[in-house]
Amino acid sequence: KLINNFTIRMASFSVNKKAPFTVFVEGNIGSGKTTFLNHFSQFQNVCLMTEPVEQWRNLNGVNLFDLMYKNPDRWAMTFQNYVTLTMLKNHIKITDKPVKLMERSMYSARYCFVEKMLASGILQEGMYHVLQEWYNFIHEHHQIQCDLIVYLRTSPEVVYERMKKRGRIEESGVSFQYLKDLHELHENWLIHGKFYRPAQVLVLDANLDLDGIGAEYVRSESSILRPIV
Ligand code: DGT
Repeated sequence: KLINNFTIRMASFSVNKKAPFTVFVEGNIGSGKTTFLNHFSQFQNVCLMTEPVEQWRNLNGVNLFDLMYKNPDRWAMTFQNYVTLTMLKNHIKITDKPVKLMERSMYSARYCFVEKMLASGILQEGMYHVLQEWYNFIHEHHQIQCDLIVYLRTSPEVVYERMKKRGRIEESGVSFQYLKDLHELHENWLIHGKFYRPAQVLVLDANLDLDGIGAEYVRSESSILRPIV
């Protein structure tokens, strides 16, 4: 009887607790994901989850983000492990708001960055397989909510210029070729469906400059704010 009561309580808990409409904002480095999230800060019912770059920059005083770029052979695996953990924490974070907007996801780490690192030999096959085991385990044991993916689509030329202009110190060694390869991986995943897509993809033209992009943002509002409006 005790077990029955418990089962009924758990069932009603999961029925009452509705997961928020969850949107992943994806796109190459410098595609404007942060600006896109900022646009939605005007809506009170939206929970904004920015990327955990600051945590990567300061793990008890250690800048893993910098180490990953400076000495990838030594630090890429550690960095990718930490990305997985910080992303998972964001994925499972509970909010009372009906909409949750996330900058990137575990999926772009897996299908874009980790694939790139394997192809360039930075991650050895054994390391790659350990990461895949983690992703598969997480996938099987956690409900990673995703209802829509917004793809801020850019050309590598445009984001290369933006990245140089932004001048993040850790990214000073990032080459045009790296952004081009990451672009192809995003395209393969989000446009050509080479990897698993957890939801439909809304493609926005993120090559536009700040003046022009406003209209693209507004175009996405009705899809993103679906549970509110
Ligand atoms: P935005 O607002 O579109 O300009 O976005 P960014 O460039 O601030 O954010 P993002 O996620 O494209 O990249 C931030 C930095 O973190 C960039 O140097 C790439 C790096 N990064 C993000 N996720 C991963 C990952 O899973 N693995 C590796 N190696 N680097 C990553």
